[in-house]
Amino acid sequence: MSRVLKFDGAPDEIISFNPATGEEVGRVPQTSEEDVRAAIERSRAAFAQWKRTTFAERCRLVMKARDVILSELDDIAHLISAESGKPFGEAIAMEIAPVLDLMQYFARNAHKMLRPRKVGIGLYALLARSSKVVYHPLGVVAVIPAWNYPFSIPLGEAAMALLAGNSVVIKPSELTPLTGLKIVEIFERAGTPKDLVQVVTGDGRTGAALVEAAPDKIMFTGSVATGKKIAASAAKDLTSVVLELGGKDPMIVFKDANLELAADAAVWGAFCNAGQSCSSVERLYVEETVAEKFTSMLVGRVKQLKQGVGSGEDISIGAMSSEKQLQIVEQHVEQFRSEGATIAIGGKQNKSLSGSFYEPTIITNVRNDMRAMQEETFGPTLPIGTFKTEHEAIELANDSEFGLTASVWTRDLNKGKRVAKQIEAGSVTVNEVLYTHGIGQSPWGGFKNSGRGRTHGFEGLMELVQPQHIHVNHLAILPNAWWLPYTSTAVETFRGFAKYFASGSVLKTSLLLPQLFRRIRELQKIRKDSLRNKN
Ligand code: TXE
Repeated sequence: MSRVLKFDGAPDEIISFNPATGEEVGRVPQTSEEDVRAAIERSRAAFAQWKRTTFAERCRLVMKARDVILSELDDIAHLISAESGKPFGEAIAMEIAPVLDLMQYFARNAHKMLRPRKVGIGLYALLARSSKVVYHPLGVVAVIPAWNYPFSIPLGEAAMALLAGNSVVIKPSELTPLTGLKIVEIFERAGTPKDLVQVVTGDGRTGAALVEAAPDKIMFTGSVATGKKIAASAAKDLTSVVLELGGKDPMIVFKDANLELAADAAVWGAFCNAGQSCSSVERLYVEETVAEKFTSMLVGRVKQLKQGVGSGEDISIGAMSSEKQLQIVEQHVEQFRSEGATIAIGGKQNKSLSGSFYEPTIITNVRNDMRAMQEETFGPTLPIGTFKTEHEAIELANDSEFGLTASVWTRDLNKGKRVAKQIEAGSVTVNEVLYTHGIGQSPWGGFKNSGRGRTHGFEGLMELVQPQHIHVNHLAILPNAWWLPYTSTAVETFRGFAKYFASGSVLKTSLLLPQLFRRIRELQKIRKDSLRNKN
């Protein structure tokens, strides 16, 4: 049986199915627009209290939520696996462990990262001024994730938002709503104040209603098409958005790489989570002279992978998350076939299993002008192209509308870093692949159509606050030379600003001092005269 999104005759209910077995996992309501607006209102009220809390209180809550997760580790992993189709072990390794790390890191460090920061203001400091930046929370943060990492992505974003002092409303994917509910339950068990973390379940209509309800920030993970719709709708209220929109991530393997390790990495990078990671290896380019050898290494490794229902601990490749996703993969593989590529292994649905399973597939003889080399496949396929030179490898990697991650393999680390810098992608790894989303300490996000803004790291935390510049004149006894009224003395002073002050040089600026004093004396005289005339 395959997974279908059913409304069960009632338009207000969503049934979540296990895509590996077709069994029902549970049901949730399709939240109405009115209820979404009410959730935002409640969230604003919760924010008004939460923004006053100390970092210590916020940290306690997030660390408590971690304890709750650890106390239910296997149950949560089984739920993630049942709703998404991914192997149980992968749910722990790629969702729960990284988000626990992210939570402890930000719980321990957010207060340092958000500490008021003194800003160097150059020569203005000589005028007895000082500046600092303080960070304020934004308000209500709406999190709209996809189904591929239904636990770690929304939970990580929610934890960071809370630590920054915001309230959170999550709209989980309609394919994985129970995992979304679980996140809220975890926070409730950790003692979250009422309405601080809420969930609104439903499909894209609920997501659209959430955007329309004008939260203060939208953190979205999903397709480019939906990302554009959200950005357009959010623009009406000037709501700022962070968009994580997937990729067509290349892996470049030079002939001097540790080929055995690179082959292991490519197989994991392309096939974990059944290839449904935004940073999955979607294109592999190997140096021509080792292409044949490397391909046979990959094929040999794929033969060892066991595919099946994700609850089995020996299962390496689970089901696709939905029938729709399986169909996209089928179309892409057919496109490859019809455009002259060769299927080295796989290339079809795994019909020995009853759910949405697609065999891990390796494709050779591919070219970048093939359609499936340009569009995101989001499935267990690994197309392999070849290159002759470093320059060609970079050109091939950059020939894409996407730019989320890329991976470069070589024993020459200088070459690796040189190539990495020339690749248009938000994260480039040298002799590593895919896993950097798991490093919550580092920024995550894409170039080009892979998105806007960042999650994770300092940059991600900055998305969840508004900086406020506080500027103080410590010696407010003289008028500023640039104040009104303007006169020819003023204009001469402004010329001096342009020539000397704006040079940033103390020495040059000292040449301006006589003119500056002339102008200030002029302003003082104008003020005095006007007072005298009044009297
Ligand atoms: O995504 P959607 P889908 C890619 C992948 C996949 C394709 C489509 O290539 O094949 O996107 O996946 C909510 N306003 N990625 O259809 O539609 C929706 O309910 C507000 C890459 O699942 O973008 C869900 O919660 N929200 C990606 C979320 O948006 C709306 C991960 C994602 O759904 C909405 C997943 C609307 N108008 C898919 N319409 C990645 N970045 O890794 C839908 N939603």
